[in-house]
Amino acid sequence: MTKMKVEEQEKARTKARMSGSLMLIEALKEEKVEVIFGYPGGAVLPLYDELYKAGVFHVLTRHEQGAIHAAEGYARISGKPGVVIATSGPGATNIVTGLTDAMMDSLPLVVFTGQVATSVIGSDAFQEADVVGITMPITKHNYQVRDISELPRIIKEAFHIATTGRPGPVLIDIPKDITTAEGEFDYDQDVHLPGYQPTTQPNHWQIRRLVEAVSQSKRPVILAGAGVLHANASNELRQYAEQQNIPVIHTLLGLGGFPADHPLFLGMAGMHGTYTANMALYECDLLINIGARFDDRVTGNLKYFAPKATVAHIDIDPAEIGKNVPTKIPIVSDAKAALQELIAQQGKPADNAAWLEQLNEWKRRFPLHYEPEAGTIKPQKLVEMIYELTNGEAIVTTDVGQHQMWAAQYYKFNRPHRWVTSGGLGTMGFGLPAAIGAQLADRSATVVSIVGDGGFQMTFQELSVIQELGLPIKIVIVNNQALGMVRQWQELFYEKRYSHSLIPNQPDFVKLAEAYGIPGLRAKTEAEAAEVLKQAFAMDGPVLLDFHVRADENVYPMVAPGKGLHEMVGVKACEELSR
Ligand SMILES: Cc1ncc(C[n+]2csc(CCOP(=O)(O)OP(=O)(O)O)c2C)c(N)n1
Ligand SMILES: [Mg+2]
Repeated sequence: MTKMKVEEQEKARTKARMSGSLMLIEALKEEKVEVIFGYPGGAVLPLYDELYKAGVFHVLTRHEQGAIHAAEGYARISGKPGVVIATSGPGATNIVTGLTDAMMDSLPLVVFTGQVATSVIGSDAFQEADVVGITMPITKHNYQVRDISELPRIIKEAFHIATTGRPGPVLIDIPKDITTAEGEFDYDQDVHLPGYQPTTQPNHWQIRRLVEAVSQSKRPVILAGAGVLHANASNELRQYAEQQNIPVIHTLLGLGGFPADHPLFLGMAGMHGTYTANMALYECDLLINIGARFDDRVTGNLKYFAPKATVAHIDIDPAEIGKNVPTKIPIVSDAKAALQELIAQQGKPADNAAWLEQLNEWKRRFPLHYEPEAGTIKPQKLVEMIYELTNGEAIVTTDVGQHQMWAAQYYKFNRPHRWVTSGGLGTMGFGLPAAIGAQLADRSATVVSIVGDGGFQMTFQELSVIQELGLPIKIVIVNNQALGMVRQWQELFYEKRYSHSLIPNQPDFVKLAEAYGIPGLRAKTEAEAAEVLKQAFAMDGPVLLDFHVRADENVYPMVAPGKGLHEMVGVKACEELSR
C-alpha cells in the first residue's frame, strides 16, 4: 500500500461513526496506551464490553485504590501517563486518595469514571456521586462529558493536560448513555487551550541574573526535586553541577536525579535529611532550587530556612515560585531547558573552595549512622543489604513511615527513575500496588517493594494481581509490629503514651502470602535476613519476606516539628560511634 493510501485509511478510521465506548478504545490506541488499570461496574459495562472485544491489556486490580496507585507507579517509571477506569459512585470515590496523591506528587494520570445516565444526574440515582465536584480540587483538570460529540476532543485534551507543563491527574466522568451513544470519532484535531499555555523556556535575563549570582557567591548549593526527573534532566543537572562545582541536595522525591555516590552529593534534605544537607541549606549564601516546591517536610520552620541565602527557583509551575520562600531569582521553565541554558552560559564558577571543604568535613564527621546489633535485624541494615544485593539498580517502592525514610536514607540511588514513593500526601498502602505498575513499566527491572506492616495491610489484596501476572516483585515487610512512625512521635513528643500505635498481634504474613499462591519467608536475625534475601533474589517469581526488625528503632536525624533544619536531633560525630 502506498504511503498516501495508508494515511487516507488512517484518516477514515479517525473520522468513523462509532459508540462512545469504542471511541474511548480508539483514543487509547491513538495515545499508544499499553496498559489500563481498572475495575468494572454498572456504569462502565458498555465500556468493559468493548475492552473485551478489543483485547486491550487491562489489569484488574482488587480495589480501585490499587488501580490508581499502580497507574502512579507506572507513570513514575515510564514517564508516560497512567490510565485508570473506575465505575460510578463507590468505584470513583475509591480513587480519591490516589488522585490526591498524584496531584501532590505531579504524576500524569488520565482517569475515566463511569457516571449515571445524563437523564438522572442529580436525582441521587443508584451509584451516583458528584465526582466532578469531589475531584475538582484534587485533579489538574476534570471534565464531565455531556454530549457524545465532545468526547474525542475531551480525551485528547486530557492526555495533553496530564502530560505537559507540571504533570498531574486529569479525570473524565462519562455518563452511561454517552458510552452507548454514537458519534463521529474525530481525533485528528489540534488541542486549542488559550488558558493553558505552560512556559517551558527560561527567560534569558533571569538566567543571566542566576549566572551572575553564582559567580559572586561563596557558598552555593542546589536543591533538586522531582521536577528534574519529570524533565529527564539528570544528565544536565550533573553537567551543570560539575561545570560550576556546586554541591547538590535532593528532596525525598528527587532521589536518583543526581548520583548518590557523586562527591558533590550531600544527601537528602528535610525532616530526616542528612546533617550535611540540612546544615548546607542553613549556611548557604545562594540556594538554587530546581524543580522542588519547598515542601514543609523539606524546609522545617520557614523562619530559619536558608536565612543567609539569595534564593533562585527554577520551576515549570509559576504558582510554586515565592509560595513558601521569598525568591529573588524566579525562573519559570522546564528544568532541562533551564539547565541547558545555564550550561551554555559557561558562567564564572563560585569561589567556593572553603565551602566545599567545610561540607566534606561535615560529611566525614556526621554520616548517617545506626548502632549495629547482629542478634536482631536493624531496619537500616536491612535496606543496606538490599542495596548491596541489587547493586543499587533496583526499582524501590515504599509505603509511608519509618521504613520509607530508612529506604530513602540507606538505598543509594545512582540512577534516575528507580524510586517510587508517596511524598506529598504520604499515603500508606501505596507501595505494593505502585510496584505492580512499576514492574509493568519496566519488565526487566528488579522491583523491591519495601512496605510497613501497617501500610501493607491497607492494600495487600493486590497480591492477587502479582500472583496472577507472575510479576517477580520482591515484597519486603519491615515488620516492627507497630505503626512505627506514629510510635516514634509518641515516644518523642507524647511521653511514650503509645495510643493505638502498637500492633503485637500482626497476622502471619508468610501464611497470608501462601494463601495468595506466593512463597513467603521470614527472618528474625541479621544472619537469617542475609540468607532469605539471597534466596529471594535467586527466585524467578514474586516472594514475600517478613522481617521482624528491632521494634523500638527510631529514624534519625530528625528535625522536630516547628524547628529549623539546623536544630536536628540524633546526630552523632563519627568519633562517638561504636563502629
Ligand atoms: C492512609 C494513611 N493513614 C494514616 C497515616 C499516618 N501514618 C503515617 S506513618 C504511619 C505508620 C505506618 O506504619 P507502618 O506501615 O507499619 O510503617 P512503619 O512506620 O512502622 O515503618 C501512620 C499511621 C498515613 N500516612 N496514611
Ligand atoms: Mg510498622
